[in-house]
Amino acid sequence: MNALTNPSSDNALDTRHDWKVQEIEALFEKPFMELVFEAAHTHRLYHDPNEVQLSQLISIKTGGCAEDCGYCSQSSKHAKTTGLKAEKLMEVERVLDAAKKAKEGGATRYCMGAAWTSPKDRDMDSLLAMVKGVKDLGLESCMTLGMLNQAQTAQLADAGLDYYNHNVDTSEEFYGEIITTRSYQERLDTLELVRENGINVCSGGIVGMGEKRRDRAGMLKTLANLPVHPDSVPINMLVAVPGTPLEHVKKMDPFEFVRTIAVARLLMPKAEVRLSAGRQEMSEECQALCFMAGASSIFYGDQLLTTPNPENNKDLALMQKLGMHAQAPKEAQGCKRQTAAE
Ligand code: SAM
Ligand code: DTB
Ligand code: SF4
Repeated sequence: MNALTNPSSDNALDTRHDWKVQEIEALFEKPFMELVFEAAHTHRLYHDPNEVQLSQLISIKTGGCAEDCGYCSQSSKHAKTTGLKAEKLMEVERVLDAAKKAKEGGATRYCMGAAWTSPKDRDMDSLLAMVKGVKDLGLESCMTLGMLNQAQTAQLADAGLDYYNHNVDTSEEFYGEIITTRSYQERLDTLELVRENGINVCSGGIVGMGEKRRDRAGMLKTLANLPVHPDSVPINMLVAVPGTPLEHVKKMDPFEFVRTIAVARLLMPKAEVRLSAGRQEMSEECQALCFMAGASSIFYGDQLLTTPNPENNKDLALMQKLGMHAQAPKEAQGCKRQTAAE
């Protein structure tokens, strides 16, 4: 029986927060066509399948990070081998100039990323000015700054931050192979603070780091079993940055990537599932399959944080070939609104 032949299954999938990893593995194990078909069906219940939400990234504070995430070009632990130089926090005006260009290019959400364990209180005034400035431009605002404390989260919420990105990255079991300087629980604690302060949660992870399918299922289990499904779920394919410990990890089968998108869609039907890092090396056909399997969003613009992303023209041409269009700008919605996912 599948989602179409079982009339109760849509609702059953919709509201669940009690997934067991074996159940999720069973979804991964379905015949590819059946899995993609079911995910495409679920996708159509809540999303326009021809629409793509465009989020643009900027690195507002690059490099010199004290954490040791094995995939990351910005950890100071890998600086000798990556050659990446640490920079200071960008000036507010430069960030807003770039945001204006992103809007002119067609992005509707602007995601500001900082290579920090957590923000310092002395940086908060600049960060809050960035949030307000981005919202004044009519863009949705998103930040990813590492771990937050209650006071910082409340300040960001009061400034009107729409989304906070904080990824669980992988399964709890595999996590220690990739990151040793902060715990899985600390990540979940930050997500809880963000949710409690009324900021929309953006949380996903990375695949292609040498993890097993069970870990991909475990990562999605963590996300789907949060008290509220994340509003946005970025699924990153590892960008194997030279000089990082994961530089030589074996590339993942693109069909397994599509399966991961499909399962994310089935578990979190209303979320924005974002086809995130890794598109530069992904074929157009693979990206099209991801859209079929329920991806509803991309990172747009020729740069991610420190690595390249497809140029706007290339993405617009792909969307045109597929008969897809960009999501219209929403009224920049303040925080504390009803979340999209529940
Ligand atoms: N420092 C903050 C943190 O880690 O929470 C924010 C920025 S961090 C770069 C945001 C996310 O980008 C990471 O959690 C990870 O999921 C993703 N990411 C970083 N480097 C990546 C890479 N080489 N390939 C794919 N995803 C990556
Ligand atoms: C997310 O999940 N992926 C983005 C964003 N959130 C911050 C970052 C991708 C980074 C890819 C590697 C780089 O450019 O440094
Ligand atoms: Fe630092 Fe974030 Fe990179 Fe980890 S992923 S090293 S926390 S910038």
